[in-house]
Amino acid sequence: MNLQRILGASGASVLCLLAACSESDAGYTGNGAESEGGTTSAETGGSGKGDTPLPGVQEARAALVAIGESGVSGSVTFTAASDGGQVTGRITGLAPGQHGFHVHQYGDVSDTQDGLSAGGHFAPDGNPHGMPGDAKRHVGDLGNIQADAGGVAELDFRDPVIRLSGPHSILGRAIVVHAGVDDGSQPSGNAGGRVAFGVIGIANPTPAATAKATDESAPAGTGGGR
Ligand SMILES: [Cu+2]
Ligand SMILES: [Zn+2]
Repeated sequence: MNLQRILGASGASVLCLLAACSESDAGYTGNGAESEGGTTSAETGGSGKGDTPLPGVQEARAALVAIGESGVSGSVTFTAASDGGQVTGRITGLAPGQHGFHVHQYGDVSDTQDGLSAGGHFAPDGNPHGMPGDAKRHVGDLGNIQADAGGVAELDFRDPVIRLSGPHSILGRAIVVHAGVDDGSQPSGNAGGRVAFGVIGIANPTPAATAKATDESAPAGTGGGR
């Protein structure tokens, strides 16, 4: 009785803590950007809360497939860092010049004609569209990539907003390359059509070695959407 009166309205959550509720993943409750701070270091620190579903995702990768007849392909790797995500990769088959480059909401690459299955920009914070250096922007707003005269873009930059865990996690979303330049305008940078995209998945740290170990008898045709 006494205890209940002292705890008042917050009693439920305190009792939950005392009972070591396994659903303590509710780090999402309210404080957006802060809550993922410790998660990236979980692997090194073993930070006392061992229940996170994907504690140690340090690297994610997207294999890009062409949209329509663009002929664009490539691979993009995202590496977790305490101050954001490092983006590296190589994309070929582009028109020379700049191309809008965004994380879109859905890791759904089934629409290989127009790329619309990926949805709009990944924007969990409700901010307007922006450029990478802007204080307020979509999480997915990675700006533009630069293709050389041979149509090749080599990527190596740090983005301060994207993460591989927490509310800003881009895992399971899609990276999208556009035909035109993201000019920063609303609502999504006016970057034109979509020329390539790929699902951002958990990277295999030793791709060559495990390729041999995978089940080669997997049924054919598992890749097709329809
Ligand atoms: Cu886009
Ligand atoms: Zn945007």
